[in-house]
Amino acid sequence: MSEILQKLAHCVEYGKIDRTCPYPPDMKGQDGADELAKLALETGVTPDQILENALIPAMAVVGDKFSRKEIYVPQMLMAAKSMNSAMKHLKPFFQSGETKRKGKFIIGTVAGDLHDIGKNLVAMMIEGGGWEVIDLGVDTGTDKFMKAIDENPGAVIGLSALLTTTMENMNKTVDAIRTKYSDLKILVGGAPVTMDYCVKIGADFYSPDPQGAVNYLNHLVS
Ligand code: B1M
Repeated sequence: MSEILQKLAHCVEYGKIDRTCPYPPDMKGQDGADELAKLALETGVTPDQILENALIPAMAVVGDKFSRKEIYVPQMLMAAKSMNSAMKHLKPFFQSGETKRKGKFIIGTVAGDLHDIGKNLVAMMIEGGGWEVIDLGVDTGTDKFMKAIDENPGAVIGLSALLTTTMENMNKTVDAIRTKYSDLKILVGGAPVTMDYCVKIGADFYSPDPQGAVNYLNHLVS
């Protein structure tokens, strides 16, 4: 891995967004993921190499640390923001089709539920894992999910719920998706959701954390 990519991976892992970002304190004044991704492209590194050799492995390290409770939500958010600051330089290549992604992932917090911090982390980790993410936001009714699925055939679907009262809406949305598209993969998560509940409502996979979600998606295309 080139020196630039090593530095870029380090910035993402430790949440150094750009030169002006004072976090982490021991990297104050140094270039961040923003400048390094731009520099990498200018020196001829391809968007694929940036994704495969810097962003994806760095986010995998972050996800594993979070799963092992070695870092917490704030550190993970900084890492995800750094990853996003690098991704903004790669987006034009994805949009032009020059660089391929692993697939599409549609995610939303279910109807009646306004919690989005965990859902956003999952979305950012999956994007950092090389997937195109279509984020439908919070309070996402079944109709909105169905419209996005119709427009993005074959996408993997992710539903998040943080309230015991909105878990029933997760069930309703899964039912509607299953009725129309029996073969689509559905991933569920959120604090009150369990593997038992996932099985009960007929979803395909439950992950308690973002890295589990990334691993599941990667397993689908491996
Ligand atoms: Co709310 N809230 N809240 N709240 N809130 C909880 C969830 C609650 C447990 C607090 C409590 O009473 N102890 C409780 C739910 C009780 C229950 O249902 N059993 C609760 C309640 C009751 C409410 C209101 C009803 C309060 C009221 O108004 N009376 C209300 C409901 C509003 C609504 O949604 N309609 C409400 C409102 C809010 C705020 C708007 C103020 C705010 C949300 C802000 C936002 O999200 N933008 C809020 C917050 C912040 C919380 C707590 C404090 C924190 C949630 C959070 O962000 N956690 C929460 C208590 C708590 O958890 N300590 C609470 C951090 C986040 C990283 O974790 O979301 O679990 P989490 O996501 C994790 C995993 O679950 C997983 O990955 C993430 C990272 O590890 N994951 C997935 C999540 N989605 C996934 C999807 C996947 C895979 C993994 O695949 C698709």
